[in-house]
Amino acid sequence: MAAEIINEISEFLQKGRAKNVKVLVEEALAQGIDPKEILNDGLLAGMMVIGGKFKRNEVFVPEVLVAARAMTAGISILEPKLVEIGNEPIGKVVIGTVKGDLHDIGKNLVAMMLKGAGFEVIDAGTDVDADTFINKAEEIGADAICMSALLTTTMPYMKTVIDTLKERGLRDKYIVMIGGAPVNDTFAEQIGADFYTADATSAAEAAKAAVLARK
Ligand code: B1M
Repeated sequence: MAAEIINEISEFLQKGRAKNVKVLVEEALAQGIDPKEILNDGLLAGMMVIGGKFKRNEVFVPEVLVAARAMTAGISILEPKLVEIGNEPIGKVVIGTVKGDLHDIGKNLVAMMLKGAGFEVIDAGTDVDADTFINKAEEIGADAICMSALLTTTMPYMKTVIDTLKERGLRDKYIVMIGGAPVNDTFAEQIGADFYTADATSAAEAAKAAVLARK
């Protein structure tokens, strides 16, 4: 029964049917299915299928875009269930997808898990330049700057942000975290980021550990 509805969520997501995805996610929650299972085995699994087809030129940008909208619709229903914010924020972060990059699904998931871990999260959006990251961090007194990139052509911009922090004498003031499909530990080390994490859950755990270690 659970497997059936989760499979349907994945199928409708692949067809870009946002309304159906929304209704099915609501139904799955009403059936008591774990929100993480709905996210991982329904929404993310469907998006992986689309990603594979996109790579093999079996579907194109418009299909991916409607699937992404369906994913966002599903996530909007899941978010309150996945996020349980404590009274006192444990820290503040600025998050964004770097300049030139419009992918925001993964970044939004990381933001959601950070909120769930008790952070106040300022989402700078997509296509975020170095000054915007840094000025927002200065404005809110952030503990960490979190950057996402999904393109091999935009990941080098993470270094630009770190270099700008250095130029402004602010590098040591912030924990710098990076992530996104083309990024890895070696790259994080090369550009001088504090750390890389592979997924939204580990990003939130690592951010919490890093911020608490500084306090
Ligand atoms: Co784009 N796209 N796309 N795309 N797209 C990829 C990334 C690609 C791998 C597809 C492919 O060829 N197989 C490819 C990149 C190739 C490369 O650079 N190596 C690609 C391309 C080429 C492009 C365009 C250039 C296509 C074109 O126009 N010709 C174009 C670029 C536009 C731009 O940004 N300037 C483009 C456009 C688009 C859409 C707009 C159609 C759409 C984005 C919609 C949106 O985001 N609102 C889209 C999508 C959806 C994808 C795929 C299919 C799925 C990405 C996604 O959302 N995955 C993707 C193929 C793929 O990844 N299989 C692809 C689900 C998401 C939950 O995963 O973002 O990896 P992800 O996030 C994970 C982790 O990476 C991690 O946690 C998340 C959850 O666990 N994570 C972090 C992410 N950020 C983190 C930050 C952290 C820590 C962890 O700390 C701060």
